[in-house]
Amino acid sequence: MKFFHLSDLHIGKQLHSYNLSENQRAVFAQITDQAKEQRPDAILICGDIFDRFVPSGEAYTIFDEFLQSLSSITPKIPVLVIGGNHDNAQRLNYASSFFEKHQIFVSSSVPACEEEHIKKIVLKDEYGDVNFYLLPFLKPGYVRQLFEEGAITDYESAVREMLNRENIDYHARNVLLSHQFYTNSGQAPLLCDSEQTVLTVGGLDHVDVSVIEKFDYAALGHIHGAQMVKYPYIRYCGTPLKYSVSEEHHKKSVTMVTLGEKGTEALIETIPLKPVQEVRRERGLLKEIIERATKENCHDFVSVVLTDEKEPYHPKEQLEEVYDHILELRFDNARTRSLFEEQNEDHFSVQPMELFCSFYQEMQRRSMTAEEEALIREILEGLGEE
Ligand SMILES: [Mn+2]
Repeated sequence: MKFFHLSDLHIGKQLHSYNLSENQRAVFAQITDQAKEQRPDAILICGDIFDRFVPSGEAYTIFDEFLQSLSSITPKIPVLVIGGNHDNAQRLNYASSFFEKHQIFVSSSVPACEEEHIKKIVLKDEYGDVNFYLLPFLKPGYVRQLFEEGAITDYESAVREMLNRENIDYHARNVLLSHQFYTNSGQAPLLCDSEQTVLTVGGLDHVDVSVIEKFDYAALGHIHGAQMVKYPYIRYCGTPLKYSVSEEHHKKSVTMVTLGEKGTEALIETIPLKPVQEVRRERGLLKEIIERATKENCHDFVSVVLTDEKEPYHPKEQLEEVYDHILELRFDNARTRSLFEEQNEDHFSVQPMELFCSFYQEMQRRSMTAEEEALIREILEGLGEE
């Protein structure tokens, strides 16, 4: 049994203010080509299909095109999809019973009542059945009502109890699809910048890997860097594209797993994916950075840190003459360092509204309209009351 393991497509994601649709389409085309060549028996997509709860029309179109191209391969390759924390369960569930007729199996929300169970898809090979359990992202509150009072205290007990109620036969071959934050005895996987603040606060969302170690393979999503957790067969495959500058050195790939007979070690290979543009950092003097531009790298997404002590005139404009996708431009010199120290001193005196305005400016490259400002003000006031 051979399958592709993918996750965290984050369709519709922007990199700073840049649209990544071209890049996303390009890697999905590569995945489809690889599927034609490698002929996996299944393709697993382990959560965070979309980047937002309310995906854009374009994001839906891109996902639709991807599924279309996968399902045009004959003989058909089943596609198994679970929801992640970025996905809206109802939206992801759209047309899912229709999709099943085309061998696309979507599980977007966890069982909500006694009669419901984790979606299980059974595929066969020369050694018999392989059971795929499609467990979408869950929070303790999503499943508490299924158990006795006090049984679900945290993420770990929630995942453990959800698996326990399936009476999984561990003498058979079982594969889990899951989108949670798995740790090895409290040791967290390697994170990138964007994840650090979201995932590790208090460690409340941690689930120890022991909960899932009896599976023959655990196909995980949630973490952007490909890595195993304690065992090679418990693995995050990572995002297909670099979604933040801190992923600069990641090597993005499709994980290809070959599962043999029960009790034998799964063979794990990676197939590299190539983006249209690289994401990388440039640091140094303006002159040097401009000189480093080549025909090959000038279209990359670059995050620039200038170290010039004498700040050059219109540095952005000068850089833009050679680089056409500048994500951000910062200075690191004596002036900014002392400014940073000053700001750090009165860090807590910055008002949330002020902070949000500058964040908005940075992301959207424009200031908010009066209407938008009013909306944010309203939300912040609402939070204040709570
Ligand atoms: Mn996630």
